[in-house]
Amino acid sequence: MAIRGLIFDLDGVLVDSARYHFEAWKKLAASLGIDFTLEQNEELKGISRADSLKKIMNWGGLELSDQAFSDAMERKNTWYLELIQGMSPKEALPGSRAFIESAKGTYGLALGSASRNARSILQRVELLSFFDALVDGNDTNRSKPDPQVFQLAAERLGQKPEECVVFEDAVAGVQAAKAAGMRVIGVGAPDVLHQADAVIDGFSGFGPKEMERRLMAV
Ligand code: B16
Ligand code: MG
Repeated sequence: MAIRGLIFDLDGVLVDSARYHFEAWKKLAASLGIDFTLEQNEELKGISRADSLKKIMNWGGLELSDQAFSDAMERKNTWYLELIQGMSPKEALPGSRAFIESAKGTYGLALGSASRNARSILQRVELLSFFDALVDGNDTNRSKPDPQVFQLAAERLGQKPEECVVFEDAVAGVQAAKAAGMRVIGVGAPDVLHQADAVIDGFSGFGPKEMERRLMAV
């Protein structure tokens, strides 16, 4: 089946916002008397803000009232927004802009991110104008590995799931793309993203031709 649509996750694929999420969650967790490791942080990648907080509370054996829960989410997001304030086009991950530029026009381009801050991040790194469709955490109510975010992205591109390729750095995101019936290119380590159809370590030196070649037999 021909590839007509490309759907990009944001954090870890187009920009490195994970380190800002980590810093803000660490600060929030510390304020709740909880500590967690970089390894545990891997589990927070790709999942929504509310699900991330639930995981952290679980690690610390903590329960919060509804009000305290939403206050905590807001505090984390305020710190996160402060951290991303100074983000510039330099923070687009290497090769991502060149890949998007060379894919523009041949494929429909969509964003499929869990982040509710996706639009402002894309604006800051000057990638927003390339996208034909944007689906983020404001449009969805189910976290990856649920396929909702990618299904909606394909719908907004006007394309069938089997015509779409997803780029994802998180295990939950790879599973979501597969559950949507799409092909998926993992961005990261092959042993972690082994459910993907192909894995790249980033977009440097990677172009649409190479993408077509890697997915030819899938
Ligand atoms: P926000 P992605 C995800 O982005 C992050 O990987 C995840 O760590 C974060 O909790 C989630 O966005 C929600 O972000 O708090 O900004 O709404 O990888 O789906 O682009
Ligand atoms: Mg991601």
